[in-house]
Amino acid sequence: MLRSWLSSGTLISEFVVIQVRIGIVTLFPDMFKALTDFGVTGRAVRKGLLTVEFFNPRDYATDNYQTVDDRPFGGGPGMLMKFDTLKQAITRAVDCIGEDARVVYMSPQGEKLSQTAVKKFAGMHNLVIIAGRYEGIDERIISLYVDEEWSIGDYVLSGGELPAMVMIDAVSRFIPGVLGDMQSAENDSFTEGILDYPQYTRPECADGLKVPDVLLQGCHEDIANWRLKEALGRTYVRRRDLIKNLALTDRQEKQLAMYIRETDSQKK
Ligand code: 58G
Repeated sequence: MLRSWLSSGTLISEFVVIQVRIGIVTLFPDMFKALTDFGVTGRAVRKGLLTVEFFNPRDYATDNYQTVDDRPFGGGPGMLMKFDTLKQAITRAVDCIGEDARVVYMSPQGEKLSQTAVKKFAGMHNLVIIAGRYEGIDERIISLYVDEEWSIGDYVLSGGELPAMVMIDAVSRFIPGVLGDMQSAENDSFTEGILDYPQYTRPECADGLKVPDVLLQGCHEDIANWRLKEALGRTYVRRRDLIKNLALTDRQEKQLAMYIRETDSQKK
């Protein structure tokens, strides 16, 4: 995003518009209204920054019953997505979204999604995401057509649609223009590898609990130090695994040490 001042003094913005195009292979495209019609992601779609196109295996069914499921070889309970209708939907999606599109399958067997991984996906401007149903998909679809298998966490859901929406929501926050000018996913504490600091809004006193004084006094340096101390402190208490993977700056070390000293003295 570039900005320049005209001699008249008018601030104009020359946006380098980045468009992210996502093809979604799903039996339930209407579920994605939750993503495309509401909030920050809805606005991104309306502004044309994010485009989502649907590819429904049902549209490639040829029999009278419009079959999109099939039985697993070897037996056992449950069904799999039917090979051919899924294959047709994926290949049509890649045709439309671009041959350079990364094809992603959401599954509990995938690599765990992280803010670092999300940021990498935001850098690829063409994605095809497969949202599976039933008990999953034929392994040969994965070896032949899928580039990456990703998971949103260690639990099983009845469909890949919610995981696909989670992925797209997280990715869209990194598209320039999706968040407000002052806001950005780059500024999110999680992008820096730590948890957020506590936040407060009106009233100053709610149910007998006061907003911390430092936030009311208006000294920006004190506020910044307090927020850093609280963010590092709760990361240390709740997610020591995150702290261990960070190289803390001198300022961060100092604020974390102060948090630990203060909480130790409160224990006494
Ligand atoms: C067992 C059952 C394995 C992603 C169903 C695979 C997708 C969780 C996640 C499936 C998902 C996740 C069919 C339904 C994948 C297929 C899909 N569940 N943790 N379920 O990201």
